[in-house]
Amino acid sequence: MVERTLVLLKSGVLQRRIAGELIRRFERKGFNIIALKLLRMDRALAEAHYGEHRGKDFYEKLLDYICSGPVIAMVLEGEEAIPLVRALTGPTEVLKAPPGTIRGDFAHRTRFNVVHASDSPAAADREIALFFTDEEILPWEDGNARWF
Ligand code: 3AN
Repeated sequence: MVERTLVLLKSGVLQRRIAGELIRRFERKGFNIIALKLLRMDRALAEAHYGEHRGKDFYEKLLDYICSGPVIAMVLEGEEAIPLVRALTGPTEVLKAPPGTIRGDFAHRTRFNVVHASDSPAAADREIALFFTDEEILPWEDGNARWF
């Protein structure tokens, strides 16, 4: 089933100059980028995005981190995009994230784990609407550019 998912390249990705490398991994897997923007998340957006973690010991630091610099937000579209993008990002805990996954290759602390990806269709719908208006989402077809 074709799905849409929200990906955030979190604070620090720009400073580390790895945004292109991370986007490349999603493109290489075959997903369509159908929305993309650079933004600085404010506290209200961060709380809306991470509301499920309110009250946890890492919550305030998580908000500080995600608001500490610009992030890249994207909507990716493709077959089974939600679980497949999560497979590319790797598990939340860095000790469990295998080499070859984004977190396995680029994150060494769970708190600063580089990337966010929606974990269910309901989360994807909710998160996409937090970051993008309908007009900012631009699905496209491959047409003649498909070489395989
Ligand atoms: P995921 O991002 O894999 O969906 P969540 O939703 O459980 O994981 O956690 C959201 C974010 O909260 C993580 N990406 C990470 O930045 C932070 N986080 C989660 N668990 C911990 C933890 N045990 N210690 C510190 N930060 C955490």
